[in-house]
Amino acid sequence: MIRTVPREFILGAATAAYQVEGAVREGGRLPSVWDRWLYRAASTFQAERASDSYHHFRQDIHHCAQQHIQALELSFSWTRLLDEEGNPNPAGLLYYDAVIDECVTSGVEPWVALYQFDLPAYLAEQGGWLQPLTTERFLQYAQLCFEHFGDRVHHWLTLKDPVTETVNAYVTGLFPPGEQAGAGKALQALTRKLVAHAQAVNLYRQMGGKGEIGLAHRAESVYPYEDTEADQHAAMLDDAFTNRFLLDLVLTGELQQETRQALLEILQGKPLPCSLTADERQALQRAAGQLDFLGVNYYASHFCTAWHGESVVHHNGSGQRGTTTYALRGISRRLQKTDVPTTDWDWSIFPQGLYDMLMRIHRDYPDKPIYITENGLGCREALEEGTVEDDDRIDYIRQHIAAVLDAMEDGVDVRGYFVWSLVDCMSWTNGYEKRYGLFYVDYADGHRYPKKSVHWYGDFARRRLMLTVSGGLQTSFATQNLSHSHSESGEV
Ligand code: BGP
Repeated sequence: MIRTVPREFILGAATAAYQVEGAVREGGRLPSVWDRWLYRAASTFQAERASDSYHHFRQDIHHCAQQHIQALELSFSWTRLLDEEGNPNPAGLLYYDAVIDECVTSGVEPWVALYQFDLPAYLAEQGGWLQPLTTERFLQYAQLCFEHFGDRVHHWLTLKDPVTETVNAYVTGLFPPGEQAGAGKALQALTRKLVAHAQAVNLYRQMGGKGEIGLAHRAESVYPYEDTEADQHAAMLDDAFTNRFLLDLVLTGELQQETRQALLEILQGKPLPCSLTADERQALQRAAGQLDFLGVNYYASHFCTAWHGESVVHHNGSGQRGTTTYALRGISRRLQKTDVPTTDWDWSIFPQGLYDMLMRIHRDYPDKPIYITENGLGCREALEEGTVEDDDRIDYIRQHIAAVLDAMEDGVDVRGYFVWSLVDCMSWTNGYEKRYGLFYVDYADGHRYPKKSVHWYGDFARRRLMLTVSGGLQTSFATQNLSHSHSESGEV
């Protein structure tokens, strides 16, 4: 079946500062919490060079323009732009001026996220997002960015993936500060981040910002593993913790009663650690009204069963299939479904979950335009004769875009899609073996090689049509195992 996307639907690609830039000591950049974290003994990789985009950005932007990729979603590195006292760093401003100007002159729309996990180390040392100082500094930083780049940047994301960041920081311990303190501390930190988000949205409006501003949430569907009451309840708890808490606050400005109940159950009767002042409550509500769009990052969905034992998290960071354990006491245990394909990193490949998530946001929340701000497939890959035949990635992208088009036909206002990622880059907990790029990066010299997927995606962006394996999402999913399949359809 041939599917078409409207002309005005944006087709872009995404990156994030710390994952691609490298040059961590250049241009007056101060360390972020991730520099400290990756330099501890246990870490097997660093971001010293990463994809070396700091020196290759012109080429990357030129590649976007060449391949009809209309928009580049990137994040700014906070510690390149402001010093510890809150003074702007001229070298950092010059660097991002060059990046943004290159986008503008190449006809590639820059989408800028203010924050994607790289908290300044000096703020992390003072308690990070749990302390009001971080919010104060974040607003100062947001103001600088809106003032300085606002004439050329018309799409802003305040935060990307705050739930992923917070749960990994305080529940699984996989992100700095590496704590396994539990849901309470995570909710506390997440509340502070969402207040900072809301204040930044309101600030942008107050400053007369004429562009669009939103937040990107990694919105992954959560299903009962089996159709039992216990599994349904576990999925409901998991969903309240990983989706509804954020969606309620960002899209309505307050927690719904059902969400509150579920969180109280997770906290086993302890009060919700999310106290807000009257001003903060008002800021959240005002921001919900003023938000221009919701960004949805989607990779995988989860199948849950009840779990009352101790929390056990075994992270598969090496691509050894089947080695993941993810069980959080009083919330859920996530299990693999044997009929759902997975990547080597145990991430389910389930485009239906994206469709379901989009429909659910549409059904449960006030309508806002949605952009798919990240979606992509992480694989081990080798360069052969100057390219990578990444048919699995093409299938993955194709099936997920088909899911988006299905949701649009069913009434959801989706306005764009960004592939994660433009170039291979550092993966926060997996290092460099897990590659996502449309371009292969040789990490030894920073050289970029176009993969087959970038030609496919570029052609799709130009012609605005693609062939899907079948018309219906469910059928196409059920009839093939994506992680082993190859595209037979020819390249449309
Ligand atoms: C998202 C992050 C991205 C990216 C992606 C893939 O949540 O926003 O920064 O890393 O996940 O995840 P990973 O690198 O863990 O495979």
